[in-house]
Amino acid sequence: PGGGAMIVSTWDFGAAANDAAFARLKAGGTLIDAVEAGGMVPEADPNNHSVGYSGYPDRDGHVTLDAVIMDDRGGVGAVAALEDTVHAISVARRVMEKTPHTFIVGEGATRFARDQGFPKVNLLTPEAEKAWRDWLKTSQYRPEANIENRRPRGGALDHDTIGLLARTADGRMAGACTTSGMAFKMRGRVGDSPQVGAGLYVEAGVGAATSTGLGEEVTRVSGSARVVASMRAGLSPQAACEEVVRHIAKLRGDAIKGTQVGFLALSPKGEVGAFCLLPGFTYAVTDSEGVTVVKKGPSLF
Ligand code: SD4
Repeated sequence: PGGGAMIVSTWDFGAAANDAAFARLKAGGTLIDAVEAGGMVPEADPNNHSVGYSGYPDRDGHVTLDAVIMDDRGGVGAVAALEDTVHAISVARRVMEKTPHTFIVGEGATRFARDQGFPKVNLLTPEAEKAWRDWLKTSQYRPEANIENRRPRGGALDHDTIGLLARTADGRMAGACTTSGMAFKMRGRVGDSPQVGAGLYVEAGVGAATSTGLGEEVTRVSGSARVVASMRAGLSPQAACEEVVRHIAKLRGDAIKGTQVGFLALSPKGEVGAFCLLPGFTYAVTDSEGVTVVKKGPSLF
C-alpha cells in the first residue's frame, strides 16, 4: 500500500463492505462514517447468515445482534443482544454519540434503537428459520471451521462476523465489528465481537485489531487488546496476530480442536497482519489501488 487510506476486513464478503467504506472516505466521510458504512453492507445482506438481517437465531428462535464501533480518541459504542433492528453497527454508533455510556444490551438496546428511530424489522427470514428448525432436531453445538465463507450455509453451526479496520493517510484509525454471533447460541449469549478489547481494539499511533471465529476463545484472552498491546511493545501486526493465536492454542490445547479463530490487524502506517488457527481464513484489503482478497490467510495448523 502506498501510505494512503486503507480498509481491511474479515472474510471474502469483506470486499463489498470495504468498497462501501472506502467510498465514504473518498466522499469526505470520517473514519467512523466509513467503518459504519462498511458494517452496514453485510448487515443488510439476506444471503449472509452471520450478520444482521437473516442472521441465524439463538436456540429459542430470536435473532440477536452484537456490534461495536471505536475510534482512536476514546470513542466507543456497543450493543449486544439487540433485536428487531437491521443495523446494529449504527445503533452502536448512536450509543457512542448520543448516550453517556459505551455499551447497552438486550431489551434496553432494542428500546434505544426504537427511540432513535431505527425501524422495527423481523430479522428471522424463512431460510434462517428453517436452518434453526433443522438444528433443533439434534441441538448439537459443534464448531465448524470457516463456515462463514460457504454459501448457502443451510443449517450448519455458523459463527462469524465482519470486523473492519480503517486508516487515513495520516495514520488515524477506527474500527467496527458486527455479527449475529454464534448460530443457535444460548439466549443471552454475548460473543467477543461487541466487547472492546476482545472483538475489536483501536489505539492511536499503535494500531487496530479485530477477530472472528468462535468468540469464547477470543473473549477468554481479550484477544484484540492483546494484539494491540503486542504492537505497542514493538511487534509487527503479523507477529502480533501470530502471538495471540499461539497463546490461545497453548492455553486451550485439545479443547480447541476443530475451532477456528482468526485475527486481523492494521498499523497506522498501513501494514496488515492476519493469522488464524485453521486454514481457510480469508480477508479483504482495500486501498487506492483497489481490493485484494487474500484467500489463504496463514494459519497455525
Ligand atoms: C461470535 N466471533 O459471536 C463472534 C462472531 C463470529 O466469526 O462468529 N465471528 O462468536
